[in-house]
Amino acid sequence: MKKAPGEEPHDELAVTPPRTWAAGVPAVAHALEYSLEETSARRTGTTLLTMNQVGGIDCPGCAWADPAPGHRHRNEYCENGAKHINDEATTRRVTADFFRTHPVSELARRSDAWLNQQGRLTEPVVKRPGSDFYEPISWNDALALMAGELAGLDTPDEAVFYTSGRAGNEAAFVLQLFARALGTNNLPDCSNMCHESSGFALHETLGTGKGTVSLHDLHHADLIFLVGQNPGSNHPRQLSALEEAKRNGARIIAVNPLPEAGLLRFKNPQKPSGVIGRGTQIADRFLHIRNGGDLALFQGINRLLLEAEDARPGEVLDHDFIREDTAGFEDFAAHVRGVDWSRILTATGLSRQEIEQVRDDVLRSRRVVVCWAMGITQHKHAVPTIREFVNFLLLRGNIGRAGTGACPVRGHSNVQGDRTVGIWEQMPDSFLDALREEFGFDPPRAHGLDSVRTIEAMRAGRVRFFLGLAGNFVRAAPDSAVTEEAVRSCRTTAHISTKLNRSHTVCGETALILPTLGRTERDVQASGEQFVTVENSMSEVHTSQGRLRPASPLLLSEIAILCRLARRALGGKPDIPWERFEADYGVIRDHISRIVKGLHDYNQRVTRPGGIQLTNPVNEGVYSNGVGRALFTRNTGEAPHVPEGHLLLQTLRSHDQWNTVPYTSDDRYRGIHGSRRVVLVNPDDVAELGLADGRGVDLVGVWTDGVERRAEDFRVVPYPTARGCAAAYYPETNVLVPLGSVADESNQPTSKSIVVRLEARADSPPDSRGT
Ligand SMILES: Nc1nc2c(c(=O)[nH]1)N[C@H]1C(S)=C(S)[C@@H](COP(=O)(O)OP(=O)(O)OC[C@H]3O[C@@H](n4cnc5c(=O)[nH]c(N)nc54)[C@H](O)[C@@H]3O)O[C@H]1N2
Ligand SMILES: Nc1nc2c(c(=O)[nH]1)N[C@H]1C(S)=C(S)[C@@H](COP(=O)(O)OP(=O)(O)OC[C@H]3O[C@@H](n4cnc5c(=O)[nH]c(N)nc54)[C@H](O)[C@@H]3O)O[C@H]1N2
Ligand SMILES: [Mo]
Repeated sequence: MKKAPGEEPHDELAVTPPRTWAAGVPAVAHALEYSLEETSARRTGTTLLTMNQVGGIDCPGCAWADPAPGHRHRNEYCENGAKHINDEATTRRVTADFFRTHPVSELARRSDAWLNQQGRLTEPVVKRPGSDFYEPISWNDALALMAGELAGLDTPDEAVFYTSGRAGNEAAFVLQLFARALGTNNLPDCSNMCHESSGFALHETLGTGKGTVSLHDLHHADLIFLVGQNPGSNHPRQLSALEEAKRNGARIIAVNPLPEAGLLRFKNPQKPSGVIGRGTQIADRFLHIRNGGDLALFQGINRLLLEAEDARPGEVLDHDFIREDTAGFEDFAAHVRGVDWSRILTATGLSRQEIEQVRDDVLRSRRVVVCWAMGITQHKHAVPTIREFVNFLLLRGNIGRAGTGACPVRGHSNVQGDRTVGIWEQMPDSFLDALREEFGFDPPRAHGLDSVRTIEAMRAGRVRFFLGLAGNFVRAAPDSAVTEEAVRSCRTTAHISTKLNRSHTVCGETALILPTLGRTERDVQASGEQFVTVENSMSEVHTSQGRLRPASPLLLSEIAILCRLARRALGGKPDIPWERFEADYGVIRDHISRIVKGLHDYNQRVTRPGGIQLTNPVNEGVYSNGVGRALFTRNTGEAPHVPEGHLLLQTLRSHDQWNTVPYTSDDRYRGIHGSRRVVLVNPDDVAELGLADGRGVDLVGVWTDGVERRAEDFRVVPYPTARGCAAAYYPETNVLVPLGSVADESNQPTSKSIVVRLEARADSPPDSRGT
């Protein structure tokens, strides 16, 4: 469904039955078709064959871990990884000519897919106040302009520095160092909208923000929960790990309002047996849960486990572990015993028998892992839900032992590493103290703005300067109309980007696009060729080094841009060797090695095959949560009230998009072709709401502030989602997510939990598709 660069996609919607298996041969064929269209076969080969190999490029797709060196496939990538790589390696170019013929006001009306398809950005451009056009600007002038704007702020807190998880450790470290040397902790990142809830829940209960599971643990677990994640589309290489676990005898329980293809069956394209035959069945049990029902589900399971212990004292719970390693058990147990079954059954939409079957699976298993992603973190009660997962794991000592643990499955390839090296508006004093020791300046201590608070501060006129390191803040953020107005109120917005996106077209009075090298490209600096380093979901830190010629001779690396800006803006105070950083990224790593525990001897260790495995203290029985023990917690959380005639909408990814960037209008596994403006609704709800297959509707958000939020012109697609629930794609539906609708504690937007009603459109016949 690819369009020539000049055209907008305008295919007709076609719907086929959802697929029941993922990642077979058509998947690989599809990726190659895409890559050959985007770039030359030679470039494709160079990039793909080094992807996720020792010394090669880290896939910019997801953060899933690589198998140990020596155990990797020759083609250690998935269909989607191939698409992402080739989206970057495209031979199409956005030049100064392009900006001369396309005013910003026109670009702002273009679709996300169209903007992305224009190709790689090639030279720095500026939009000056009052102008409707981007025009070329030299790097020197661009940096001077930004330094001047920063100098003109009343306080450094009027500046905000956003990071997306594509950025490598070195660029991220340099960015936070610059921001803090300038005097602000305003370091929002995509993680604020992604796994922030996981970080809060795990920190409080276990004293770590990170997962405790390695690939080895997954391979050797007896029972694996996949809760609120869609591995077939978003972490396809996880399916190989699950296949191996199954070969070793694991059972898998999938919990999801949608029967996602990748949860049902997997055909491994890397193996001849994957090409033919039925492939591996993934889920042994599928729980068709209602959106937001997971806290209730795990409370139900926990209650049943406590009751099983009552029936067979000493046989169910791990009493030694609970006594030695945990606190708060009695309080938790008293609370969970009182959780009402009727509430559990209503919230989950499951039967008691289904939950009892899960209990039986658990009782048969010695080693249990819980994996989760956005289906859990993007709810109002996300933090209590994840704390309840921890309760569940602690009950039978499924933390800190081989084959067990908590596995928040990260999204962006380096979102976890960015946090490790200081991208967080709330970094602890220990990190700030270490920065002070290393660089001799006092970093600010007051917490900075996260993503949601950045938008609120913009609206209040308290942010005048915004710099984005990768990403697409305007589209990733909730409440699109509100966010757009907020961003437009800034004096200056600047983005370090590889490709054109909405954040370049919805911008401040002065706007800069600072084009940069992508991961696939050679990065040569004064000391020679450089590599960067990244950390995956399983805390392995390794190198990533591109091989392709840069898309344009005018590109600078992210690190070069940031170091030059820091030099200009700070005028040598504090005394930080920005020039040396730019010349040799190893110098940056040397500093990091003295600041971040676990990254000592960074340069020496990271280049070894397999890189550095950061140890999770939890796996050594150390809980740095202030209590010194793993915490049981008592959790409450109301699922949102969905009034009669309304549905609970989740906003999610299609198979053919990368976050805010749709590649095509297709979602092959779900059987949606030619249009992304669809809303998936249970057939019984379609009938009950008096709608019909294909009916044109507006999605109208209902929220306590009384503001009407409307996403127009969607088609109803009857789909086997849980009753009362609906699903539609992000970012087209971000307009419906209220800025104030956030998860308790973590302040993460509730993108999987929006109350909507579907309003039939007058321009759409009631039986649009003849049903
Ligand atoms: N191809 C591709 N890969 C990607 C990305 C991409 O855009 N494209 N994005 C990357 C990023 S940044 C991230 S964070 C990850 C995201 O990976 P996922 O979390 O898998 O992404 P989503 O599409 O948001 O899907 C959420 C899943 O949770 C389910 N779900 C929704 N609500 C609930 C609920 O209340 N309970 C339960 N149990 N399930 C629920 C949905 O049905 C869906 O299957 O993927 C990463 N990988
Ligand atoms: N409604 C709703 N909203 C959501 C979500 C949801 O599920 N529903 N998911 C949330 C999640 S999990 C996330 S992680 C965020 C994602 O938010 P972001 O990370 O901000 O968004 P991306 O779409 O990943 O950013 C894409 C842009 O990154 C730039 N880019 C790509 N590669 C590089 C590179 O190597 N270097 C540089 N400098 N730039 C590069 C390109 O210009 C591209 O246009 O969105 C969040 N928003
Ligand atoms: Mo994410």
